[in-house]
Amino acid sequence: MKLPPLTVRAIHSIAVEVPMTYALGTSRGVIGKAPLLLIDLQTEEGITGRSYLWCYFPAAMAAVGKILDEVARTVQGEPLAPVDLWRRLCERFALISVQGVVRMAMAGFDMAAWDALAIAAGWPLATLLGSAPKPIPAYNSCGLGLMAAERLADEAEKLLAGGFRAVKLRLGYPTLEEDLVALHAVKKRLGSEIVVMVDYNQALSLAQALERGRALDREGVYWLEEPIRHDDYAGNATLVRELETPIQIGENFSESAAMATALAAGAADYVMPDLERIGGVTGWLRAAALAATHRIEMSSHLYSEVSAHLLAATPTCHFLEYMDWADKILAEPLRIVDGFAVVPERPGNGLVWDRHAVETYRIG
Ligand code: SMN
Ligand code: MG
Repeated sequence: MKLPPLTVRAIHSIAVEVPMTYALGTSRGVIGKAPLLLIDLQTEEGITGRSYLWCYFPAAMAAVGKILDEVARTVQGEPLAPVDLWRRLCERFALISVQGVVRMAMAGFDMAAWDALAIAAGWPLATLLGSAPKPIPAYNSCGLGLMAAERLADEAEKLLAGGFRAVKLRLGYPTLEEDLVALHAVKKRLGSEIVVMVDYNQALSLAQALERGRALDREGVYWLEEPIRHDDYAGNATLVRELETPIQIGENFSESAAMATALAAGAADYVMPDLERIGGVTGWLRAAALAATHRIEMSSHLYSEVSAHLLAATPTCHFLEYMDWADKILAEPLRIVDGFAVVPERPGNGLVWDRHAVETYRIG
C-alpha cells in the first residue's frame, strides 16, 4: 500500500480556558481553569492533524502561539515527516534553545503531525506505532490538592466513578504530620484495595524528603513523585537507595537526553515523561526505547488522550495519568472503563474538537 505523502500547509491555534471540575491544587499553587492551546495542522492534501498543549497560565498560550507561527514558517511546504522536521526545528531554534515555550510549540506541532499521518493511513495512532489499541491501566489524577481532610476524603470517593482503582494525592503541607493527616483521610475513606500515589511537586529539601519518605514507607504509598528538585539526580538517587517507596520522576524531563542522564544516575524507580517536554510523539518514542532498555516502568503525564495511544506502544507501559481537563472541548472524550483507558479505534489520536464548546471557552 502506498500512503499518500502529506505536505505542511498551515498551523492554526486557538486559546481556550476550560473550567476544571476539580481544581489542581499543588504545593506550588492552585489552578482552577485549564489554559489549553488547541492546534490544527493543515496539510495540502486536506487532512488536518490535531493536538493541544496545557500552558499553565494564559500568557504562555500567547507566547506558544507566536512560536507556533515561526514553526509554521519553518516547515510550510515540507513533507510531513515528524522525525525529520523535529531535527529541522532543532536547528532553527538552536540559538534560542529547545526549551520552555519553544519546546512546547515544537511538541504541539509534532503531536499534530503524527495525528495527520495516522489519519492518512486510516489507523489509530497506536497502530501506526506498531500496537493494537488495548486497555491501558489508568489512575484518576484529577483533584486531591492540598485542602482540609474531610473535603479530601469526599473528593477521593467521587474520583472512583468510572471504576478507577487508583488516585493521586498532592502532598507538601508545612509539616509531615499534616501530610499524614491528608493521606490517612484519603486511605481510610477509599479502603486498602485502592492504590494511592503521592506527588510533592518538588516541595522538599533532600533532608525533608528522607524524613517524610521514611514515614511514608510505613503507609503503603504506591509511588513518591517529585519529592525534591526534579533535576537533582544525585539527590533523587539517594532517595531511590534509601527509601522503600518507589521514586517517580519524569514530567520535567527535557527531551529523552535528560531521561538518559537521570537513568544513568539511578535517579528514578519509575518514569513518567510529559509529551510537551519530552518532545511530542517523536520524543516519547525515544524515551520509551530508553525505558525498555533500562527495564523501567513508564507512565504518562497529562495528555491522557494521546498518551493512551503511546502507552499502548510502550514496552514497559505502567499507568496512564488520567485528567479530564479537555473533556469539555472534545466531541469524543477519552473513555474509561473499569479503570482502564480505552484507546479509540478511529483513525489518528482521536482528538476532535466540539466546535460549539471551543467558541464558549475561547479567549482572545
Ligand atoms: C502536575 C503538574 C503540573 C501540571 C499538572 C499536573 C502534577 C501531576 O505534578 O503530576 O499531575
Ligand atoms: Mg507530578
